[in-house]
Amino acid sequence: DNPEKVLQTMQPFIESMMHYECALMEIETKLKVLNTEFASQYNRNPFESIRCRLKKPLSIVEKMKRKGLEISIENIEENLTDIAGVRVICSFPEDIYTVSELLTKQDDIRVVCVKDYIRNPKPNGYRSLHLIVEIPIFLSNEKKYMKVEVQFRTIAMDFWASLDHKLKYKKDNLKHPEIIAKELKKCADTITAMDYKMQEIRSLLE
Ligand code: 0O2
Repeated sequence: DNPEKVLQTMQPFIESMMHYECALMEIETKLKVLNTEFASQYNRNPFESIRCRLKKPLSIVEKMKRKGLEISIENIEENLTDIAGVRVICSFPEDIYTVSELLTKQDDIRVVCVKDYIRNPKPNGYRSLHLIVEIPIFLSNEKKYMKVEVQFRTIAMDFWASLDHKLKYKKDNLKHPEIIAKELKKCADTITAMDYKMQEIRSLLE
């Protein structure tokens, strides 16, 4: 338990987290560039806000255990795709596809996986477009591809997901979680209808 030795064994993990942080910066900049260009060319913003987050070390360890994987940097980088997460909140559903296509067609980005929970919502009503991409970061002596999960949602989908997230955590302490889940599913349907109605109105205004 020599503190220096402990730090030394933690060093590769700290370094890997730093690489994920750099990857987040790269993605965030790419998205902000698109937003700035859109704002100047078309006088509108394709997205409302971006939120970036790094998964907490404890959640990383818990997820590795859940997956039954041995904990090593190589295993973590290979198997966990959501250590670096970016949430892009758009006003309208069609902007989600515009921005995600503009991002994924950039020639330094590799698309690993696409899960379209907008065209194929989850049974509980969850809707979002999830991309797993790899983006290169340029370090002093290497070019390294890092995985980033990018979730695209409308403001309404995000509003819904944050309440649904609470339900996930509080489920065990609720008397009738199934009633709440049913109500939430109804809200998801209302929100979907509203998202597309608002989009229709926007196209009439343009
Ligand atoms: P948190 O707390 O947001 O980080 P994976 O679990 O990532 O290996 P999975 O489940 O196939 O594989 O990934 P998926 O379906 O792409 O979902 C990953 C993330 O999407 C979740 O991360 C949530 O952020 C979000 N998500 C997916 N389904 C739901 C849902 O039904 N409701 C809400 N509110 N969010 C959802 P985490 O790690 O589960 O949670």
